Amino acid sequence: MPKVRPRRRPSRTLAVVGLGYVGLPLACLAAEKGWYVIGIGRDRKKLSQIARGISPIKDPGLQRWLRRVAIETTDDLALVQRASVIAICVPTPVDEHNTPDFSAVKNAARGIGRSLRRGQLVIVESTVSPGACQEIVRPLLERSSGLRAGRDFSLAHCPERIDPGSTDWTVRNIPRVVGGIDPVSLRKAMIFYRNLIEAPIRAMHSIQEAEAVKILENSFRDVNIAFVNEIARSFERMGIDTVDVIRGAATKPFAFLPHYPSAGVGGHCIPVDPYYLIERARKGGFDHAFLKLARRINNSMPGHAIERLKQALREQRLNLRNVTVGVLGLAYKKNISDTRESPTYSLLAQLKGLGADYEVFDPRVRTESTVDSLEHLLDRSDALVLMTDHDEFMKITPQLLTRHRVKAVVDGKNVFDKQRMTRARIAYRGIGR
Ligand code: SAJ
Repeated sequence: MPKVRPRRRPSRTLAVVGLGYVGLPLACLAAEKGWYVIGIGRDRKKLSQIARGISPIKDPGLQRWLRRVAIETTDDLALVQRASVIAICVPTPVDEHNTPDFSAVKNAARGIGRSLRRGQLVIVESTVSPGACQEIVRPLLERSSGLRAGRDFSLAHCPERIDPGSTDWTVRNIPRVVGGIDPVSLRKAMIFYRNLIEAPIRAMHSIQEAEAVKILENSFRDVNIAFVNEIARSFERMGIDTVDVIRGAATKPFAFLPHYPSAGVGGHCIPVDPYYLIERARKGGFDHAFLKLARRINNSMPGHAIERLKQALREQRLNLRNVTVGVLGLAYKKNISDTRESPTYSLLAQLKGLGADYEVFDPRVRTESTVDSLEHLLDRSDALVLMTDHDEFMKITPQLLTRHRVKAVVDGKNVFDKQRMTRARIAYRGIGR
């Protein structure tokens, strides 16, 4: 199929700053819809791959898309001057103290400002705390351009909602919300997204509200996961299967949304976004005790998985100092290769601190695996901790484990058959069951 090569027309030129999980899908969709797209990034190797139609992100959908559309790539932020719309899609992580790190957004805003022209629309897609566009991005754009937001250029926020690995929900069909610093910015951004996205676009009353939507929806998910993780630790002591109970509760057709306990919460969104709200609210004198408690609970789950491992080993008259632990999965969720904020890192650090020998294998993250196959990991392991429920691991059966003399299993995603494991005399512990 011939590549879609839109003609370069300033009125339909989009500059995407940041070509990762958020920026690259947006760039592809815009190119498909006839925009001339300038993709701006820092990693020249990745820029060259994209220019050649190769996706640096292991995502089959993205790879197919890039074969069909043409995107001009560059590491020169000055090229934003050619665009009518500029989308900031850079990472907004937290540092080792869980403090929001705006450095990528600040650098992008300064760099864009130096080449900003009158009449352009700047859209922030990166997840930021309520107030950040007005308090951080706008001043940097104005200072480095000498222009005034609202009068000379427009500024809006449309928080990204990418669900990595999902083929059902993509940048094309996920509904979005948009906020602007003024009615003109809002209107221009609404027109832009209505031209791209095949789903409802909701206009928020302010840019702060648009920022708050994303933080709220992901904090909602984090506290709900923390809730079932606390329930799981309580029900373990009562011999109640938490997963069965949640499935029972989910038969209620209204007012219940199931979440499931696990050995940890990872990803670039859920374990990160609440800290953006916690920090911004703290500056305003408000303490998000509940959000902080939920973060503490979820961050404690890798350690809880180790407690479950110790219990399983004791059942086999073993202990952490005389076994090799096989850890399955480095990616933060199944069937993707993304390891950002993966709870496996915390588990491995704690195992190391306890003097335990371990091997780790993830078929999608081979560069960080210590063995080259599941077979090799099983050969070397006396006990297993499953951290990521990749499809590749679903072939693990009690018979396979017995063959490899694996005596204990911690099922960090509650995906194995507990009864079958127990019947095979394998010490089994789930999370909450
Ligand atoms: N997790 C649990 N229990 C659950 C659900 C998730 O322990 O019931 C864990 C996962 O194992 C993972 C982490 O939480 O380690 C995050 O899981 P996730 O399914 O939320 O995956 P993400 O981080 O890719 O979340 C994305 C988010 N999208 C954006 O922020 C734009 C999130 O808002 C979506 O709700 C989520 O996809 C989704 O629904 O799939």
